Amino acid sequence: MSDCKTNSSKEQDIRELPLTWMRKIITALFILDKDNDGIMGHEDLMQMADNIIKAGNLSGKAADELYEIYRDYCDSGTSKEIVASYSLTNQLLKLWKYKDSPETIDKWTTMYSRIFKVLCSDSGIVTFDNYMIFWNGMNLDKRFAKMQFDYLDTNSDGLLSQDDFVKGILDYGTNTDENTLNRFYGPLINY
Ligand SMILES: [Ca+2]
Ligand SMILES: [Ca+2]
Repeated sequence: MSDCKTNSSKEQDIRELPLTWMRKIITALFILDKDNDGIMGHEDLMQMADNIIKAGNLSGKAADELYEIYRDYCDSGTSKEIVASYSLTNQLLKLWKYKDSPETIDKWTTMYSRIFKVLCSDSGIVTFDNYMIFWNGMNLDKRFAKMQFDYLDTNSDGLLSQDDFVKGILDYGTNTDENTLNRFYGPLINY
């Protein structure tokens, strides 16, 4: 009665992942993969810190904080594991596996709260101009910046609160709704 099943599906097949969620994540990974080796790695994220600093002409404490934010993200736990992936598929599957874990949510919340504070110079409010520091730092298409800003601005007062910004990235990373309009990292790549 022995039924020898092959053990081929140890890792989940990416074709089983929700398409829009996968497109969102591939879009983000593509934007963040600055050296084009197919993976969002430690060096890429440090480059991102650098790009935001340049986009915002930041210096001193704000610049140091940005390097530290991205360094902290790479340094420990689930996010360290995600950054240390060996292929895009591997990175995608890790993000799928960890996206709802309290540790990941906590990491993303902390990371983007800190980025928000840099963008608003601790004023508590991000204007569209402040927001463009992030958008330009990511080198995203300027034509889509206002659309995403308005999407994040839940009370439509033309300003973003920390909550708006952080909820935006958490929704982007975890929401599997096929019709989501969240474009945190710009227009979705076709996949
Ligand atoms: Ca890379
Ligand atoms: Ca608002």
